[in-house]
Amino acid sequence: MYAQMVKSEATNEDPEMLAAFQARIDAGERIEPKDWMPEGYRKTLIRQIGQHAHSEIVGQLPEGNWITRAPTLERKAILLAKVQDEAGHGLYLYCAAETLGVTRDDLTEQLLSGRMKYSSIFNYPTLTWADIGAVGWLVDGAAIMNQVPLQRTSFGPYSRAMIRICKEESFHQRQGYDLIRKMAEGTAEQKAMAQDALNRFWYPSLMMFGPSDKDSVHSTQSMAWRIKINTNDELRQKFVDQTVPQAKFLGLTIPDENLKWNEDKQGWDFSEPDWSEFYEVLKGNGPCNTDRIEARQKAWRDGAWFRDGLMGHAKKAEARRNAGRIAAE
Ligand code: FAQ
Repeated sequence: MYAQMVKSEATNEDPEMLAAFQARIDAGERIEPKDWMPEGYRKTLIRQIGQHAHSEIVGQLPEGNWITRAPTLERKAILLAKVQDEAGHGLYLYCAAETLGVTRDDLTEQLLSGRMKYSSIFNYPTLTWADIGAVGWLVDGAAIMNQVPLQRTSFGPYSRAMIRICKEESFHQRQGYDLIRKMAEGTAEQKAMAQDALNRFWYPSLMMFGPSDKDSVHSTQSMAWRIKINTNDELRQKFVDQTVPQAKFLGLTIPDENLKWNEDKQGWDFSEPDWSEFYEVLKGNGPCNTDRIEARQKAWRDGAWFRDGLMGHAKKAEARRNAGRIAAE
């Protein structure tokens, strides 16, 4: 449906301009906000960057859930810093999307009304402290795998936002691995918690890369435009290949009986996630979808007085500036 829309819009655009645009992409040039771009390119970017920004913001919720219960002051400080970083990532991304002609309020409204997606992973609960380790190790690990190539994405503001985000995500992944390692090397009970977290987060982490290539709606066009650099399956495979040795080092077991080293492809064979579960989560039927959206709606309502105050202040300051200008003339 969306692909059809992009195609029909593209056919109304000047073929020469389309060809010149594609040539710039193929030459590895960055596209900047004031450059001409096909409408489909602009819309695809708004969809992907917006979904990504929302993921960073909603992604604060499962981790924020544990700030007051972090076991030590040091762990609390680390978690607080990480959750604040996620807010910052959301802001860089909303700013990048704004350069495409959409406002942050529009994007927020689309999230709150359920018209825009955020990553499926954040609809799963964080039930124990070990889950905070699993989120850092696996969820940030998957996020980095996806985002490192996006530093070379064709749209300048998105690519520059990704460079900064990736630096911080690396720290997030390391702290998650450190946390889960402490638990895996701890008491039998702590190790069991780490294993349980891995069991619950493994397949949802694999789902973060999106549907398998044969079912991916946007990959072909997005890769031609270099909005995406790799296919969903390529990145999923790299993530599994990176994570299996880490789990072995930790003495934890990936919950997949079909996990097997494949000499020919020099990578691990693994089981696909349950795609029917993925699509249910996307439809809003995951374990925490309702909670997550309600939490964001409440935050938006609770922040109304603050937004009004800021706008009131900005309007007064502008009126003062204008009055000063008139007096000077
Ligand atoms: N969840 O045709 P494709 C993070 C949708 S950031 C929900 O393959 P595409 C940081 C997709 O939108 C994590 N929806 O789509 C952090 C499309 O639906 P639509 C977020 C998904 O765009 C860590 C439909 O399925 N990262 O974790 C998902 O080419 C810890 C068909 O799929 C990004 O957003 C999913 N997992 O590829 C924060 C990275 N997968 O729009 C806090 C940038 C697919 O037609 C704590 N995004 N869908 O209605 C991307 O690279 C791409 O958008 C993909 C999907 C790879 C996610």
